[in-house]
Amino acid sequence: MIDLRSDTITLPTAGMRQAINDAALGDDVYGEDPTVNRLEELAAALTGKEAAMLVPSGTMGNQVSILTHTVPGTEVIMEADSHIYYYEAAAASVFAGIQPRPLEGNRGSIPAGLVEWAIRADDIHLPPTSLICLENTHNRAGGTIVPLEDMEAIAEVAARRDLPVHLDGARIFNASVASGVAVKDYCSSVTSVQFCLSKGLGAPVGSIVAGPKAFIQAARRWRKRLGGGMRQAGIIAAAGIYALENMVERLAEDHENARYLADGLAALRGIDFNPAEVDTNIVIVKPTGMGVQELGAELQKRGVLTVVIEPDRLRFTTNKEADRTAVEKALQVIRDVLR
Ligand code: TLP
Repeated sequence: MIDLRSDTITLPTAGMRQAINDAALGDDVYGEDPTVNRLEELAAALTGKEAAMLVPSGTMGNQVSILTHTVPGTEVIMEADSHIYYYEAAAASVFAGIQPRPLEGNRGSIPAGLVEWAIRADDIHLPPTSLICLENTHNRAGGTIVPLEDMEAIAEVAARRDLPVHLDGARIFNASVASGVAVKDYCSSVTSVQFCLSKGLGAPVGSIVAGPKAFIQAARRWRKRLGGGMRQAGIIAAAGIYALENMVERLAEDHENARYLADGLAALRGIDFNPAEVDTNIVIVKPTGMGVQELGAELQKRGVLTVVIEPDRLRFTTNKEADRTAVEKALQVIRDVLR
């Protein structure tokens, strides 16, 4: 099987397994796991934030952040196709009791003017706006990079209106490697950030939330409430440190493979997409000659796994488990099916 469903399917390398094996451990609920503490310091430095906290997943990272920034009955601005809006099972409504305010972006980027327009006036009929959420890279837009200038324009609006900004940076390292903009620079325009260790970086579990010291302190209570306080979590953190120290530059290979796949797909009839829109490791296409479910099922039958992006698109995500030869084979299978 050539698995192009996601970059979440990546497995720890031998070096990463060794790091897990060698990790010094303690009880992190007491703040006594030296490896977790080292990861959190490293993550704070990389994001340029005062403090950071390890959480089990990207979803928990986003939710803990929303819970910390907001109170029930307020409104949170987010992109209409964002992971927080689309793929977190309405968690922000269930747990934080917020009302999402979805705004349509352009390749995942919400125009700053639209954000400003959506911020609520002080009126007893209206839910007060409490937070702005961004996503970079943007998953459902096709792994697109939200330009730093767009984030800075929103930061300017947020500062003027006294609102915090949270970045779902699940794949912010992909954005950084592809654009050459430092992760720290992307993060300087937001109050808090969540990034994933368990996607292209290859760690088995874990995400980081980073932000101001007081924010992370409050977020630790929310993590505990949600059951995310882990004990000898250095087992996980060791893989995270290894990922940040050894696996970041490798993301460029995923991007090259996605570019190769995109150019190959663009030459095919029966598929509608613009390969110039592929920025990182995600390629989303719309089949025209065939139903998307049917195409996904046929590719699976021939050994290529993809994800159907409802309602009508197919997603390929390059990852370190599928090398260039595997991607070449996948492209050949797609050609055969669409012929
Ligand atoms: N995305 C997964 C699925 O949930 C769709 C994937 O395969 O891409 N933010 C973004 C932008 C994400 O893409 C994801 C995972 C998350 C947050 C959540 O991370 P986890 O899966 O660790 O909860």
